[in-house]
Amino acid sequence: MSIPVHLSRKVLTLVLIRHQQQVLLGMKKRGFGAGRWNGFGGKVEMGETIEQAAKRELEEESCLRVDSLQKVGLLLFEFVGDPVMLEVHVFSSRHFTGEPRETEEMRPKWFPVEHIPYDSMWPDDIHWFPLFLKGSKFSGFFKFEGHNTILEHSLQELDTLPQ
Ligand code: 6U4
Repeated sequence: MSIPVHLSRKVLTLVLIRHQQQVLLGMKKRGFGAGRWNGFGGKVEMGETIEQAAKRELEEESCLRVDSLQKVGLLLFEFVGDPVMLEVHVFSSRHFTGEPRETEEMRPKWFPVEHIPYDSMWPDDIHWFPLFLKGSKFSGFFKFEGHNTILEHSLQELDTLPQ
């Protein structure tokens, strides 16, 4: 399987906060991925780094602040018929300040690591989340038809992430 290089890319962030044996997810209330539990994130804006965007989106969507984030994964998503691929930079932190609060975009909830709600998440998550939970770094490519069907995918556990 080959990753299409002719497609343009939209750069997005995704932040997963861990606390003891729990992960904070948010129910997306509107927009892309509405109705699914997911990490917090969104588009990188002009003039900010990807990590700055990740922190900003985390705070906008969950009201949590972090000093620093660990880069854990890089995911590429192709949607058949769409000339734009999504390039999602996945970050994590175990340290944060504030309390998760519901926002216009997300309803946050802590999930024990053994009860991640895969049935109500993006279908790719069940593939890479176990790598995240065990503390590995990873990169993956998923080719979707619509938003529910994965036609093909590849996933690698990595020592270091590509820039
Ligand atoms: P706005 O600007 O709020 O209208 P919206 O269309 O709601 O944007 P946004 O910015 O919330 O989208 O970004 C989508 C979020 O979903 C990002 O955090 C990346 C994440 N995401 C996209 N595809 C995903 C997938 N297949 N699996 C996954 N997360 C995904 O786990």
